[in-house]
Amino acid sequence: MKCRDLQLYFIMGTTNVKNRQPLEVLEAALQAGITMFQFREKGLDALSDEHYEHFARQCQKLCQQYDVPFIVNDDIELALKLDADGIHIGQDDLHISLVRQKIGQKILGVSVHSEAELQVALQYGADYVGIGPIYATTSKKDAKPPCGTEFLQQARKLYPQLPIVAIGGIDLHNAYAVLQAGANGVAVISAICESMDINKTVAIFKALYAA
Ligand code: TZP
Ligand code: MG
Repeated sequence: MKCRDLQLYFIMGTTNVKNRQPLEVLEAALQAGITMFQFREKGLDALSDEHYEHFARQCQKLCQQYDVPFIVNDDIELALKLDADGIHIGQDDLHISLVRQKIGQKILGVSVHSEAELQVALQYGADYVGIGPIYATTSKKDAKPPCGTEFLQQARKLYPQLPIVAIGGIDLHNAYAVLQAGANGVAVISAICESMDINKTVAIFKALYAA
């Protein structure tokens, strides 16, 4: 995995998309140039069983067509079954040391909220860390309170080379500040799922890296 893969990391499940087909949204985002995708199927109306797996496979197939890494949120068994490119875990999931054992060389992303969590993630070979929620978000039910960019800045200072993606309430207006604070990229749900013009939204995000 390269730091560049984190530039525009799109996260989506069926419950994040309203009045549209989720696969259409994903394909529009891929076409427009997202650099990484996370399959995150959560919430009361989330798909389950064979519908869940089928949808995951469809998302993976699209990502493969566009040569974009396909990362699975939380579900290690699914990631292994589908031979996904990687897995993203939080602090409430299986311990990172076990996850690393199970997935071998696949990409491993970990959400961290403190220096202690960051150190554990690095100790067990996280390929990247996610830091957030930076700003308020409505896309994650159990999200912690927004933490702003302070910890992000601290993490960057401690580990100048660490691939870091910032998450939570990031949109076209605040993304630049997040990159300035030290993130290699931004992970977004609603900024793309709720965009009226995905092509344009993605182009504006990506233009932040052109300068
Ligand atoms: N983890 C921390 S915040 C968040 C996740 C999955 C949700 C991000 O969604 P949005 O819509 O980009 O704020
Ligand atoms: Mg999780």
